[in-house]
Amino acid sequence: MASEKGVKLLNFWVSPFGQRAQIALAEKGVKYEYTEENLMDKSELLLKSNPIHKKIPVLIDDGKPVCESLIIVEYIDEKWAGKASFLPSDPYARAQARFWADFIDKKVFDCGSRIWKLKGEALEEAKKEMIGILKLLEGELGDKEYFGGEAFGFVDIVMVPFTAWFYTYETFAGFQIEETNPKLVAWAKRCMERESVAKTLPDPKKVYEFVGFMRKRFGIE
Ligand code: GS8
Repeated sequence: MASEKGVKLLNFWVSPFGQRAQIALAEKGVKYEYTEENLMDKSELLLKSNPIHKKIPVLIDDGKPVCESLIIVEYIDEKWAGKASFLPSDPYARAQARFWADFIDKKVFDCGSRIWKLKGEALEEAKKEMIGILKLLEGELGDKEYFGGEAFGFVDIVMVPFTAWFYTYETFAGFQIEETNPKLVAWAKRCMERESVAKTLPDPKKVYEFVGFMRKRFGIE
C-alpha cells in the first residue's frame, strides 16, 4: 500500500464529514481519485486504512491513510500549503477556529440525527437545541462574511456540509431556519457561490430522501 502514488478519497456521498475533505481538496486544487464506499459492505481498503473506526472519510496520500475529517482538512491545509491557508496565522485565532470546529463536530450531527430519529417531546427538545446551536454559530459569525473574516476558511469548511441537511431538519422538526437563523442562511448562500462548495454539496431533497430510507431501515415511521 505504501508504494501507491497519488491522492485517494474514500467517501460516501451524503456524509457531511466526507464533504469537508472534498471541499478542502477542491479549494486547494488537488487532483484525486474518488471512491464511493458501500458502508453496508466496506472495502478491504477502507478496513485496512481506518482499522480503528472503520469509517469514511479516509484520505490516502501516496498510500498513507489519514482519518477523521477535521484532521484530514488540517492535513490538506498543511500538505498543500502553497494555496491560501484555511486557518489564520495568529495562534489565538487558530485556537478559536479549532474551538468552533470542535463545537460543530460535537453538536450538529448528533442533534440533527435526533431530529430525524425521534418524535414528540424528544423531537421538540432536539429542535429547540438545534435552533440554539445555530444561534450560537450565528453569534460567532456576527457580521463577518465567513467565520474567519473575509476569507472562506476552516470553520466554513467544517460547517457548510450541514447546510445541505437544513431542509431535512426543517421538514422533520417543522421550522424554517431562514426565520430562526437568517444570518446563517445568508452565510450558507455565500458559501454556495464557491465552486468547491457548489460542486460538493448534494441536493437537499436527495439528503431528505436518503434520510427517509434510513428511517425505514431503523423502523421509524
Ligand atoms: C465521523 C465520520 C463518520 O461518522 C469524522 O470523520 O469526522 N468523526 C468522524 N462516518 C460515517 C458516515 S457519515 O455519518 C461512517 O463511515 N459510518 C460507517 C459506520 O459507522 O459503520
